[in-house]
Amino acid sequence: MSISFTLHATDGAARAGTLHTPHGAVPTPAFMPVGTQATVKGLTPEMVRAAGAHIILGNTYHLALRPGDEIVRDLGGLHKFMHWDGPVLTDSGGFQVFSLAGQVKLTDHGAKFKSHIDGAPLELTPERAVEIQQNLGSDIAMVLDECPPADADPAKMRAAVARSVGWAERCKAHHTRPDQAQFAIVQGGLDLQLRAECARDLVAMDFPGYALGGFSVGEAPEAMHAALPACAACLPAHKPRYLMGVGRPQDLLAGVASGIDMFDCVMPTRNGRNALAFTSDGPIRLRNAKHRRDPAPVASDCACYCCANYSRAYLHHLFAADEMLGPTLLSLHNIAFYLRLMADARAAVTEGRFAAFHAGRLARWNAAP
Ligand code: PRF
Ligand code: ZN
Repeated sequence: MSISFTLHATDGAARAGTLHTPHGAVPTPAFMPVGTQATVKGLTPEMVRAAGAHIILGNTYHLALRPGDEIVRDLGGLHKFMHWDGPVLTDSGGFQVFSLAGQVKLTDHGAKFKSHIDGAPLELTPERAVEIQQNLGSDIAMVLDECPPADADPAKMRAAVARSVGWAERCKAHHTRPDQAQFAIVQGGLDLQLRAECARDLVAMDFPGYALGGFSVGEAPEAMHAALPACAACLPAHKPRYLMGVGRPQDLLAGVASGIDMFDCVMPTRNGRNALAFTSDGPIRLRNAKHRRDPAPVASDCACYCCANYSRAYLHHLFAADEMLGPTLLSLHNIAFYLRLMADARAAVTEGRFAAFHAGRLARWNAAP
């Protein structure tokens, strides 16, 4: 077994655990900074590590197109290629094909699309998604799935679940790499019955971990929050649970409260590049002129390199002058904020005070101007 998962404490549905991988241990709940193109944009791996990250995410679709998964394999694998020696999880590519490739032709065989880089015709099948991720050498690989938008009609949603279950089976059959774990992905939108059936079929296949896909795809955040507890409860208690591509800080806490162990999202890095900082008292827009003479750090309760050394006035200046250090420092702060949020949630679960912690954080965000 390439990974193992230990639960240390539960508090309501919330869990604190450790995910052991071939490249090290990950305390959970865990946030995974996104390194789509074999880089967490704007940050060196040392910075990502110093911000508190234990595991990062990479993308099959992007890396297969460029530089090519065989090149990464021949250069010693993704860890060596990008100089990150910690755990890596790779997404399978289906979701990214839909968001980037424009026109996609889906059949049970796979997804036919054109490269968003040079327009070349390509096909991503379950088998190819497994092969790419085996070439990349990630610690955790995801099965290929179909993720319809939240407002897809019920027949389309049911068909996507059936296709995703079939693809999961093919991915499992094709997977051979003993130092890589493969996680399945539950789809089904906001239909809890469909979600339960999808989970039942995937759990019967006995994967080492399970993800909830198909959330944050256009539905109201409250609808996702309401669906999460039942969806998480359909998954085995002794295996890690991963909520894909979610979300805002309040969405992560809703996930933890529901029994989710792992998260990834581009929000901290993407928003950081756009001068938006997350804090315990709500977001701050560093381009706003009110920060021009502000000597305070981005967040007074943050111990990150950005907050320890720089003022809001300096960050405002960097963004006004379009200097590349601005996106770097705010990406670093935002990742540190997300990782600290998960570490604080973990401590709260361990000490049996998660509900109070959760309510306290929501009260502060809701009081934000
Ligand atoms: N499936 C896969 N990756 C994903 C998603 C999904 O449903 C989402 C949805 N939030 C983000 N990333 N494979
Ligand atoms: Zn900070």
